[in-house]
Amino acid sequence: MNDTPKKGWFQRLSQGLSRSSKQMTEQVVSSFVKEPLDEAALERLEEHLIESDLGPAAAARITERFRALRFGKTSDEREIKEALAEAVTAELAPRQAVFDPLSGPKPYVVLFVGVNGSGKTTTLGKIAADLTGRGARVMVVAGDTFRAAARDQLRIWSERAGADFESRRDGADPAGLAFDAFTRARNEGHDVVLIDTAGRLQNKQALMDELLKIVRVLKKIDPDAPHETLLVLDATVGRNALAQEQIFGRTAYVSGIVMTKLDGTARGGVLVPVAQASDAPIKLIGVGEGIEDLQPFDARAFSRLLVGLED
Ligand SMILES: Nc1nc2c(ncn2[C@@H]2O[C@H](COP(=O)(O)OP(=O)(O)OP(=O)(O)O)[C@@H](O)[C@H]2O)c(=O)[nH]1
Ligand SMILES: [Mg+2]
Repeated sequence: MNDTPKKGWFQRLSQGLSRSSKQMTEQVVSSFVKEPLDEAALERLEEHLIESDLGPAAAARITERFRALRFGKTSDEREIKEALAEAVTAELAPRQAVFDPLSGPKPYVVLFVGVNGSGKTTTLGKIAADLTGRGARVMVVAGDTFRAAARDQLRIWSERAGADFESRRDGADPAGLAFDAFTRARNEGHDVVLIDTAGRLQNKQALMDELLKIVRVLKKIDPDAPHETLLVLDATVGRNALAQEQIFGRTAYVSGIVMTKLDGTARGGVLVPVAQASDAPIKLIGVGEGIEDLQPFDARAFSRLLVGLED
């Protein structure tokens, strides 16, 4: 979203990550304070990091880096947190990128993919509101044509944002809808087209086939479309998010990851292995249900808050 975050974003981020950082602080940091850092402590650190869902590979690298920074030293809580934050930031900084739909071609087409309940519709709604708030002309497309409730949920977000809304009756072909909506947006001069999709069909293959069909028809209009395919992942499912990344990332041309519900879990550390497993960078994170709770991913701020540093 906007890369000059609105006032209070840090507080919201901090609050959103509080359960995860509490887990890290209580489990990880407190066990090292006031004793010289030795091998046994480093082993414990690595275990704690794995328990916090950071994954074995990142846990090993963070532990190594932490060793290089603090081995043999007696540290206070602040020094431990600073060293950990530095190590986590080193893991995440290369995996951060900006979502900026207003600086690309027009209309800029964004496709939202992910399993049911991951937060696609909510994320789309938050983005629509942010973009219209910045003066953009936005079209919202209800590509989940299988459930009336899904359409109504999106319509409400769309109306609230002051965006145009395109939908079809139950069971209509989402690819046909996407094609017509993109055509209309081109003719009418929209800046951004946001396309929601279903999270669940009869089976995984049917879902992937449908997503690929949407991509194919969009490319008939513009070979570069969709200009962004955001994979929305729910942090509360922990390491299952990794499995979802594997499935969607392999088939759906994902260009950016949105990790939602970081406020609802103590396992926000899972963002680390997801960021590293994915070819696509992390672009946005969700730390609550409100419009302001979708934020650009800032690796440094995230890492510092994750280990319990408040500034
Ligand atoms: N706490 C919290 N809740 C969130 C966040 N993002 C989404 N949610 C909630 O998660 C639930 C599911 O979100 P949806 O946006 O409907 O998910 P979806 O991916 O569109 O789901 P389907 O349409 O069923 O595929 C809703 O109750 C949202 O309010 C977040 O960052 N934090
Ligand atoms: Mg939805």
